[in-house]
Amino acid sequence: MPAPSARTPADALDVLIVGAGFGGLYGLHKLRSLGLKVRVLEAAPSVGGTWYANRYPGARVDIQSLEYSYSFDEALQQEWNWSERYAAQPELLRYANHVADRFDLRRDIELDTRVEQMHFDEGARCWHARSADGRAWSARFVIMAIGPLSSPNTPAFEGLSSFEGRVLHSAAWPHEPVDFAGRDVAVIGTGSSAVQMIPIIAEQARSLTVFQRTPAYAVPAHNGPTDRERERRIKADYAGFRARNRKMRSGFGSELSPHPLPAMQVSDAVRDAVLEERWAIGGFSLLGAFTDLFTDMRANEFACEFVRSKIRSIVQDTTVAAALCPSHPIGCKRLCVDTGYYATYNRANVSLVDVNRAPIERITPHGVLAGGREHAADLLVLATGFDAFTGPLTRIDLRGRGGLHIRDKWQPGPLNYLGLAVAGFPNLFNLVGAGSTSAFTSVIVSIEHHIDWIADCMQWMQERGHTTIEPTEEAESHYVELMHAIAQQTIFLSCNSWYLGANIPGKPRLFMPMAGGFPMYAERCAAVARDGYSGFVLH
Ligand code: NA7
Repeated sequence: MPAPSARTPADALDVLIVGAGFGGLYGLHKLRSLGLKVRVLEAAPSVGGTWYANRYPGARVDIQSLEYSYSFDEALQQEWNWSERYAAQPELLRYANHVADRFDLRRDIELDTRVEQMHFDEGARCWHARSADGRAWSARFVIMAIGPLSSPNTPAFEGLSSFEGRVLHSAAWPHEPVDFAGRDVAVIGTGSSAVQMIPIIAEQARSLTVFQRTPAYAVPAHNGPTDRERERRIKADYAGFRARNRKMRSGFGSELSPHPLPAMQVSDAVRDAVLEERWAIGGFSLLGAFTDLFTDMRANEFACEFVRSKIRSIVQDTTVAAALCPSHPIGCKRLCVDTGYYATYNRANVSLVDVNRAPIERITPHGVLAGGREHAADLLVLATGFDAFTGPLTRIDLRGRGGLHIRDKWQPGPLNYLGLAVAGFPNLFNLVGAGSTSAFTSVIVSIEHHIDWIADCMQWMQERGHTTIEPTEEAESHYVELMHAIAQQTIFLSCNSWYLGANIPGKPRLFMPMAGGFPMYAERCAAVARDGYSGFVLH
């Protein structure tokens, strides 16, 4: 462990981790196993992070569970048996709890502890944290493991407080079951959360009105019980399977290779056959069908039109089908993985309001007024997403050297180096945030990568007697330029997405994740470490 400065408080922790989701849990396990004094602070009353907060009906992971799971412990990955191809939220939460128990993590986790303040003390070269209830901690290193999608976005709809029914947000769902029977439900939003909940709510509610700003591309999950033969095959060489996945741009999906030729170089018949095959497999496999879908708009348009034709074949009312057909490039916003989403619009109790044609004017006591018409509702669901990447950090009073607030530092956009560190914020690491490739990977692959990299860095510092590490502003701006240059070669800048902050009014429109693919990103991080942490200043 790096040497403490003479003025570091004697009771300071080695590492303070904020968040007990999958990132915080693995971080605690890994760093504690190196002999470090680690403490995790978690705002919720439970471990599990995203899978504790997002418990709306139908909430489930959109990457197959055999690939959306920890790889760090062979016994864990052998003994845990997922019940479904795509685990639902309760099972994911059980898994997080199992990991916390199995590795005896709870004794170093403080639940119900929301960190409100985190200040760097330049004299003592350590961080001081304070919780909402006034408790305090000091630590030489901080890992922010609070997730890129943990700050819910509640748009400022006029009249929202006048609504006499119940208002729910997908990311802050109540713990007791919500009874939709006999209710008139309005759902605002058609992202992944809405796409998962809409078919289930529609089956129970008297009426369901969906307010859509941007239509979603949704590909069937074909969810079902775990294929035990596939599970046996994977578990026979789980380490090899994980290693092959880490060679994929997305960190998962190695069982399927893209077609050997780009979409632009094959006949219409071949293209359709390949896309049809991927539709039958389901999920993100569609986006891996050809190598040029993310880089060539014409190739991408073939896949768009393929999904639009599916929408038109599923949805009986041609006007509704047309309204459900997206016009932006597929994959530019996160693809939704669904179960019966489009078919739900064939139900007599479901209606769709396109807010581009009929803008939401205000929420009334008894519904939603849009385009001059009041749509009755006694339950309003805001499936309106998150202030992604920056929101979770900027809502904390997080100050680095010279009292610099992260909000001010990031006013022009989330400057960072490797997605892991920020100039002016020594010894603070950020997990799966802006600059990381995590949003395009199975996030646990990114979490394990980041934590392993941070652990190696701390050991390296210890061996050389360093107390602080911090990127230079130059390294940071080169890295951000690289991120933008890579994004410019893709389709990602051609729509409004949370990757760009475009869902939050007033947020700078900047592409925040690293789109270069996991292998390229991991190699870059490894090269920085091999070069003695080039781009960082060490003291
Ligand atoms: P998303 O994907 O950000 O979806 C939020 C939805 O809410 C999306 O359709 C938005 O439309 C819509 N929205 C947001 N603000 C408004 C306003 N003011 N008026 C109307 N509609 C609005 O969040 P999710 O929770 O569904 O999914 C987040 C991630 O979780 C997902 O990508 C997976 O990784 C898991 P927009 O598209 O911005 O026009």
